[in-house]
Amino acid sequence: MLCCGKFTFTLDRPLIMGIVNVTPDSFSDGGRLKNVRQAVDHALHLVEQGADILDVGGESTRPGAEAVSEADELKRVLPVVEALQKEGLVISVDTRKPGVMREVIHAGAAMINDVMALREPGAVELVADSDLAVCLMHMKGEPRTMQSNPAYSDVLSEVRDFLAGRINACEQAGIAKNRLVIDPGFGFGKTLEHNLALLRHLNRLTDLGVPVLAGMSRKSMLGTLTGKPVEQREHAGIAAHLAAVLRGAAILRVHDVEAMRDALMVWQAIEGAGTSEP
Ligand code: YH5
Repeated sequence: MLCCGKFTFTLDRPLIMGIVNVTPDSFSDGGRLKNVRQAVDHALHLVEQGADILDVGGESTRPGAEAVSEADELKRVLPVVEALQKEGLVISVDTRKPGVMREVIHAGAAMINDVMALREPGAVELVADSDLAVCLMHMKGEPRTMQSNPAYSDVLSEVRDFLAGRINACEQAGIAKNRLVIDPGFGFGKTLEHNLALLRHLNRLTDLGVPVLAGMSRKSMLGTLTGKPVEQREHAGIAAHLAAVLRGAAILRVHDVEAMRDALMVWQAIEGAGTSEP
């Protein structure tokens, strides 16, 4: 069971978290209002396609991306959260800034998705004082430099120990375990081999007793494996996320919601959840 504000999920089937980016469109900048409207329209489309949760993000954490000020991130994200919240949707906000967390908690978000796993000063306390869920992600280093030669002696143990420590810190601060989600952070300070080892052994994280989120959608590991550019990685992403489900993933963070939903329908029919053998 996962408690996210006024919502709860039983987790008897994998959930789809649809990615909603609110970043200025680099071609024709039609202004902030247009970016907000596009993001809301896109989010509503993802819900029609079967998204259970919408992950709204206003800062790019792609390797090498520019930093965004708190004020700019709020101007992008807050109006989108407010609009979607009015529709009764489950909103997650992808942010590492406590100042952004405070405002979106107030605006009706259901989950904080933090690539820093609440390590910024004040972040744990803010979430503890709310009833939101939080996704704790592993990242080695920081976004600007994390992909320059990441090294581990044992990537599985290091990621597992880090996440166990963050679960502990959250519980100590008063965040109940049924509000926590963990994530190995595919692509965040990891080589292809690290990513594959984490995916292959994802069930070593599920035994920490909190739902595991997997997010590989369009990432460069899929590009390396297929030789395809970012806009042609949909099929590869479905394969990777289905492999994660087979190893116990509870939530899938994806751009391509419709394709993921079809794959899960087929998988669930085979698995026969809730039915006895004929
Ligand atoms: C994640 O894994 N990722 S933002 C590079 C790409 C494509 C996509 C083209 N936020 C995660 O999606 N939150 C991001 O290459 C996340 N888990 C969680 N919990 C990066 C992203 C992306 C990066």
